[in-house]
Amino acid sequence: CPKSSILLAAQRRRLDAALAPFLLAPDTLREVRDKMRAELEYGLKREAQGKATVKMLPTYVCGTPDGTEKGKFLALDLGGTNFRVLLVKIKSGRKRSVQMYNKIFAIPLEIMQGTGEELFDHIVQCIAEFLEYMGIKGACLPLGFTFSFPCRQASIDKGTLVGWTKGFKATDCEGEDVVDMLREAIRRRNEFDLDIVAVVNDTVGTMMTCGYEDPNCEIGLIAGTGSNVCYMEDMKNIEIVEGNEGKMCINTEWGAFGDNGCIDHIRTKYDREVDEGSLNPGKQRYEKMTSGMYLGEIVRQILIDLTKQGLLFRGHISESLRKRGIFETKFLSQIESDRLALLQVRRILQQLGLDSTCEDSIIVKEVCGVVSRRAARLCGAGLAAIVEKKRENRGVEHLQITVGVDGTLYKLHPHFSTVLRETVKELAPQCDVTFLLSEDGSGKGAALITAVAKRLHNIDKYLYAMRLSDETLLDVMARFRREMKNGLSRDFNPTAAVKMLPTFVRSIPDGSEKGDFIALDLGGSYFRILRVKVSHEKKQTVQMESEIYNTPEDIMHGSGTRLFDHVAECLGDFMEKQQIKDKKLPVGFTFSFPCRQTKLDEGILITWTKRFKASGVEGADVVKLLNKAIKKRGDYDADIMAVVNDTVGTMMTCGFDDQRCEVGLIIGTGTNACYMEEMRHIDLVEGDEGRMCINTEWGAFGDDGSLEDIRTEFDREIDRGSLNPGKQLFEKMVSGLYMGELVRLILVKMAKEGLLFEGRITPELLTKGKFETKHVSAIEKSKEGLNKAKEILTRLGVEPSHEDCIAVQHVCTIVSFRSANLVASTLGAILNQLRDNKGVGRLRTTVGVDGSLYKMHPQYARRLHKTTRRLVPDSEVRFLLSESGSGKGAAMVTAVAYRRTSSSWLHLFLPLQADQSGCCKFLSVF
Ligand code: 0WK
Ligand code: 0WK
Ligand code: BGC
Ligand code: BGC
Repeated sequence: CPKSSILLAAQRRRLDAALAPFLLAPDTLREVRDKMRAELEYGLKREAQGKATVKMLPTYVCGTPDGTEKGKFLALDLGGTNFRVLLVKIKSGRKRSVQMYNKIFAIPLEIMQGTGEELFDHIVQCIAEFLEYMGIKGACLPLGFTFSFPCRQASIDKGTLVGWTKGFKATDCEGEDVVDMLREAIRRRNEFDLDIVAVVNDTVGTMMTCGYEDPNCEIGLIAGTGSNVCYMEDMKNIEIVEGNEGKMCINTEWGAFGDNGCIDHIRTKYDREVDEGSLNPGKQRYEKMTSGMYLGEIVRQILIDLTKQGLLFRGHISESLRKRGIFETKFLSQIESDRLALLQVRRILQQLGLDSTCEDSIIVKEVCGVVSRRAARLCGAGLAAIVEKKRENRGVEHLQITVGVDGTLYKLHPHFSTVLRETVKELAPQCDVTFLLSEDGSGKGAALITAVAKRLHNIDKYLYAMRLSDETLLDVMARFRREMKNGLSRDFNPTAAVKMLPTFVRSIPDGSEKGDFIALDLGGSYFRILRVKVSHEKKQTVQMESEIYNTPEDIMHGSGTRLFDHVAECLGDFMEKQQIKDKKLPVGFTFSFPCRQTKLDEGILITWTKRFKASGVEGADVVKLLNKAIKKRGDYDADIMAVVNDTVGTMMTCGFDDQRCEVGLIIGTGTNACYMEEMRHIDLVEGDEGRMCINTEWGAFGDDGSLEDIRTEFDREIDRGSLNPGKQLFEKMVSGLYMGELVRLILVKMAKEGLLFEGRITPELLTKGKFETKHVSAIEKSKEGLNKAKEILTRLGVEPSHEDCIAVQHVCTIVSFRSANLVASTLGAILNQLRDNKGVGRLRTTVGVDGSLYKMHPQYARRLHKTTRRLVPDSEVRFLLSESGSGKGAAMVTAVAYRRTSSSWLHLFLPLQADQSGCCKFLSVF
């Protein structure tokens, strides 16, 4: 081409007019960046599920490689230009290394666009060839599946295809779990077996591959056939995944950005042409402006238009120019290469059957330039939104971060990567971004993820019996509902495991309570004595002062007399400090153990639970025992007006602030719940009007064997080693007194089987109670949890590896998750009972909650809330944490009992004594 070949002014003007829409001004790019940012934020929201265009899919990858990964893995890499099957060998420690062997297999178009079965059979065929070729057909290797399409995941080994993109359109796959489809195809072939442990997106695989080299890599970018990015997001920003601590990788699927029309103003008619001619019109609009699959097609559309305008190829549109897909993106990369002379451009056009002049080749080169430049600029604007978000997540002025990149467009196009980097710098000036090219593809990353997932997978398999499906939880819910009915019925109560004890509390506070009361709170972690003043100036206020007293083990395990003498002594000490020894204040006694009552101020202890085993108390009235102990002292007097269970106290305390509160829940040392039941359902108490609070004593659920199918060997071992074998079996699966010990027993067994601590077992690890529930809570704090695990396990002398710490954290999660799920199922039964009692379609209620496990465990409350809402979707439940303990509630109950006795004339008419059968003859007005 003679140097002198130039475009005429008119040609120039018309060409500029055609290409002008591709020249995006910085303001426009900033607008795109901000719109992308808005879509990212929206996609993370719970309410955006199913609506957002940028789907922000959780990947269940919660960390980048830390060098402890090791093992032999198979990896599949499907969705990019090539389908690869890889064998990846990872060594950890000082000589850490990754060896990879791979084979590339073609995916014919008819397979890409055939049936799902054909596609997955083809994949399995390729795996078989690879295993044959590598001579490892017999080895059931763990497999990591890079599947480069939008998948909604519920866990690392599940991925439901949201919709095909790029060149794929196989039928019966969208909405299906691609891991199941692969497992099915392997089963169909029945020639080898594989353990599919993880399915990951190629952006995630790329981030992990690069993260292995650079720990600062928290973003994965693909600029290839398709376009997409993932990044590590703070859990607290991911509304649809439980938990607020740590990070999880989010697959943005930004290819769909603009599918809601938000960037239509920068889409050109050529973009619309390409979209209409694509396999998925209207979808992946951003991808169709930025990725390798479409850039060539955009250029072809422009060339056709310019040719129609007579600006190119002498206005002749050749057959080949009409052919869709003929102008592949690789030609752009070649044509735009600076080293390529115009003559060579003409040769390329020739190969495409396009006879061109020098001017033509100049125009074609320019067209390619503006199309690829726009793609890189748009990609840069999107990435600027991501790095800016990371910077704000970290709350730093200046962010340093690495982006792992892969994809033929980024790798092969001469300018794309440079323009992309410059654009990010321009649009995110406070971010210093390093771009790390992935040399090994995402297969390596997939293997690293599989290594971590495999560890947890083994434990999941090992503790399979502790992972309860919703189906099982709904079954437990139905069983508990039956137990409730048995407990309420006169005929079945005597043999019922769940005693459903009437409490003679008939309603929650109504705001009229007032007075000066003492409340005793015995049975939880602490023995508390409170002074509660309820007054009525402008509005009802409650003032409380309290003291915590120790209850040494020898008192808890000694005689009942010593125990109540101790209680009376502490009360004396408290009244001393309060200078009220001369007063006879009404006392409300929160006694957190199963008591049969026939009236408010009487409580016959049925059986001790938790840490208590004082003799001579079971079967006795604890009010009498306390009165006796006080009398014996003779240095003060007290009027015990009411004995209440801590669940009742908690319901009353929360009822003081929320009139809708009709359930009291304790998840602490022990566990239990009470709720307001219709009198007509309570056979043991006379009368059908109104309601009475029932203390379910659900801790004993399963004592009749009704939970044997879900109890594990560890639960049985806990029970055998407890103070009350055969009793409180549900409590022993759920509550704080036992959770740490459950974990310890599991760790001992896993160590014995060489799954942990390289089989090391130390005397500390073998010591009962050495692993406490507060350790479980500390270890599940995801940020510092692993460090805590190391600290705690080191104290147990087992010299834990990092892997061990991850494994132990996972065991803690499984045990505490089971607890929250089981409580959700029994609570669900109570909520269904309340809903049916009220005969409403949708129940709106409040549950008052207390207890150290619920309060202190970092994830417990959220898990309980979430599972409860899933198991009883037609209930709107507010969980109200009791800030001030059950003492306040006990005072409320006492206030009403006191008001009733002080208005003695009523007493005359309504003696409240129960007959032998425990029934009260007269309606209690309370
Ligand atoms: C190589 C990765 C693969 C990814 C591909 C994307 O190993 O997972 O899908 O890059 O680039 P493309 O081949 O689509 O250009
Ligand atoms: C605080 C309440 C008390 C209850 C305790 C239960 O005031 O009545 O027994 O919560 O939680 P725990 O202390 O057993 O964890
Ligand atoms: C897919 C993404 C993938 C990207 C790059 C897109 O079409 O939706 O899942 O990451 O291509 O391969
Ligand atoms: C007791 C219940 C109590 C619960 C929570 C259980 O062991 O039996 O009465 O409500 O612990 O403290």
